[in-house]
Amino acid sequence: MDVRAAVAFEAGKPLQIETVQLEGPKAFEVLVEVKATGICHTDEFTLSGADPEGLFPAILGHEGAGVVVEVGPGVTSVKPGDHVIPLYTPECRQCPSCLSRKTNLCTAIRATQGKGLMPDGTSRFSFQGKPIHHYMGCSTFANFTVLPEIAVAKVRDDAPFDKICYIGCGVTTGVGAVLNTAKVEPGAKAIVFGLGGIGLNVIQGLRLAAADMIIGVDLNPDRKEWGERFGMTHFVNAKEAGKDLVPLLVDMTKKGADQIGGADYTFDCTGNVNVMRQALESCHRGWGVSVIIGVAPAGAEISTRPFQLVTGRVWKGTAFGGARGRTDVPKIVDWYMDKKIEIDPMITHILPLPEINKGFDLMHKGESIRSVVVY
Ligand code: NAD
Ligand code: 022
Ligand code: ZN
Repeated sequence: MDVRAAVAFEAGKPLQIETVQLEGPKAFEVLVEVKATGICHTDEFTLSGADPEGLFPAILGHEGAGVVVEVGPGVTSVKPGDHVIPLYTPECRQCPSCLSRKTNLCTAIRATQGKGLMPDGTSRFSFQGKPIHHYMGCSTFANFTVLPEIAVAKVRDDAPFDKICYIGCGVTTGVGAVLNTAKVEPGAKAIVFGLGGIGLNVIQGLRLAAADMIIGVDLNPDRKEWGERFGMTHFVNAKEAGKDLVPLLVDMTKKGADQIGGADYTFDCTGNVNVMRQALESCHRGWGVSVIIGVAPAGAEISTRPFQLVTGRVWKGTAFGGARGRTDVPKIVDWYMDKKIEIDPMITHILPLPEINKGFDLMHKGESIRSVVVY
């Protein structure tokens, strides 16, 4: 069938709107009409050419929501008409990783997904007879896409697509990092570095977990108001604090008889390795946990003195907020519909597909929290 897509033909070039061909779903695959998609940093990272694993031409996009229109042979968990969110971290419930209960990083289709292909080793998209790569197993920058059955979460059908698409990446990553990865307890003190589309969701996750002190750190003073909107209790301007940032944060978290200071939990939502170090070192001695969420540039390395870890701080990382997509994503949609979490104010821009490149510009300039393309 003919579908409308924003195609990444070459690294460093804007996306091109084209009519491309999409083959129907094969066994254990589903055809989804994408209704809305967010624009996220990884799309930009790949499009820019900075991603060493980036493949071209490709249909990018991994933060979508839509409706199942057709299912291939063997599909039992969804049917036409079901509302779904595509999952760049699938959940097969059968591979050693899923069965371990220790990780959300399902390995069932990992090899082919990384090569921009469906699990049978081929692509469903083509343009002028030549295949186009899938992206992160999702390719939501097209008004229809084909996905493996294990890479869709069935969600309730009264939730608005232009909001819940954000649950396909940013919301789940931020909220999940707090609840699944850090397992923050009520009364905790936390620091969030980077108050963008991920950090703000960490903040609302901390509010949900009933953290007491939620310190936000950013270089951009405009982000203070944004943080406060979702439950941040204190703001530190990293530019103003300069070299004294870590001692300042440690001091802010001192209380009563405990004169050591440091947060119970810290989160890097910047992808900057220097910030990752600051996040670890502003954790409390003996038990502080620092979670890396930001994706650093290719080849980057983190460092700290081993003393930081010997004295009991823990360095962790998280992918997709540790969420098991088919199990957890429908619950997060329920939380949104029950107003336990907010999404609407974070979606600062809505664009039609032909203006998708504008969404990348807004992200560059730091003018958006999230731009969403509505088909
Ligand atoms: P964003 O650009 O919207 O936000 C980043 C924020 O960090 C900005 O407000 C910026 O001003 C601030 N910042 C930059 N440098 C800083 C510094 N030195 N100190 C303090 N603040 C600083 O980005 P986002 O959408 O929130 O994404 C954040 C990161 O999370 C990205 O690296 C993204 O790739 C990553 N991410 C990871 C996962 C995962 O599963 N691990 C999922 C989604 C996104
Ligand atoms: C999403 N991300 C950043 C912004 N939006 C993001 C990027 C990468 C990962 C998670 C979220 C990630 C962490 C660990 C892995 N990935 C490896 C998973 C594995 O090896 O099993 C990751 C994922 C998908 C892809 C690449 C890397 C891909 O499909 N190309 C989950
Ligand atoms: Zn993303």
